[in-house]
Amino acid sequence: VTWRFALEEIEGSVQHAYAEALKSSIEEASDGKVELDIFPYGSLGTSSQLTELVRNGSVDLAFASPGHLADLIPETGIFTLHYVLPDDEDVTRALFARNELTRLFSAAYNEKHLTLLGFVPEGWMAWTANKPLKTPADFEGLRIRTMTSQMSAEAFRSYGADPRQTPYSQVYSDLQLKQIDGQTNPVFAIEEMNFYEVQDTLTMPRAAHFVSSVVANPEWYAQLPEQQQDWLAVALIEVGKEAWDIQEELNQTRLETMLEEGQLAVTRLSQQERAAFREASKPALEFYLRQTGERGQRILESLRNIITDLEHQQASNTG
Ligand code: 6CS
Repeated sequence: VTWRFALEEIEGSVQHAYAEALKSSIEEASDGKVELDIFPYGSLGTSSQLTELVRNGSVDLAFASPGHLADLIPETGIFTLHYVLPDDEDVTRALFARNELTRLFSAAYNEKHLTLLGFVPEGWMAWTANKPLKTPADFEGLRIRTMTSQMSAEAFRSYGADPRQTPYSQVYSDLQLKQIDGQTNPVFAIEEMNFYEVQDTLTMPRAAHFVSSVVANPEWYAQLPEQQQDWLAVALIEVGKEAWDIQEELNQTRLETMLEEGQLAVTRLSQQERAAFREASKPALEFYLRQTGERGQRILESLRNIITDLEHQQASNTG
C-alpha cells in the first residue's frame, strides 16, 4: 500500500527531512509493504488547502502548522504566541519529546475531523525586515507578513504592526514588490525560500519557535490494520527523537550560508529587549484566551506546568 504525505515546505526543508526519515523508518519496518509518497510544497496547494485535503481524505497525512491552522483550531494558536515557550533550548527539546504535549490538543483536533499524530519543532522564528527590530516601537506601522490565521497576526498587532496574512508561496514576491516590509520564519526557511535576497536584516528575538503538527485523516487512520498502525506509531517515535537535531542542523548551516553571502545583518536581542516585547505581547495572549475559553486556559496552564517541571529537572541535572 501507499500512504500519501503532503508537506507545507519544499524539498530540502525541515519538513522534507522529517518526511524522508519517516519514510525510511516505515518502509524498513514494513519490509517495503508500506510505501510513503511525499508531496513537497507546491504540488498540492497552500497549507490551509492541504488541511482540507486531509479532512476530506484526498491525502492521508500532512503537516498542518498552527500559524495557519489556528483559524480552524484556535487552541493550536498557542504556538503563535510570543514568549510562551522557554528560552532554554534543552527544556524546549525535552518538551517536544513528551507525548503529553500531543494529548493536550487531541480532542480539539478530533472535533475538526483531524487525527493529531504529533508536534514537530522547526527552530526559533526570526524577524526579517530592512531595519533591526529591537523595540516594539520599531514595529509601528510595519507591514509584516505572518501566517494566515488571525492569531498569527495578533502577536504583531500587539506591537503596533500592520500584519498581512498571506500564503507562504506569496511571500517572496510581496517582499520584492514592496507590498510588505518584513516577514517572520525560522532561519532555514528564510534561506531556502530566498527571502534574504530581498531583506537587509534578521532579528533573533527568541520569542517563538516554529512548531508544526502532523495530522492524519481519521477514517484512514481508523481503517489501518493494527500492524500498520504499529509501524506508524514506532516510526513517529523514532523520527520524533531525531526531529530536534534535524532542525538544529539545518538552521545552523543555513545561517552560515546566508552570512557568507554577506548581505544580511543579524541582530540578537538582549534579555532586557526581550522583556519589553514580552510585556507588549500580552494582548495577543488575551486574544488567545478569548478565542479558546476554558479549554485554552487549561492548555496554557498544563503547558506552563510541564515547562516548570522540566526546568526543575534541568536545574537538578546541571545543579
Ligand atoms: O511561513 C509559512 O507559511 C510556512 N513556514 C514554514 C517554515 N513552514 C510552513 C509554513 O507554511
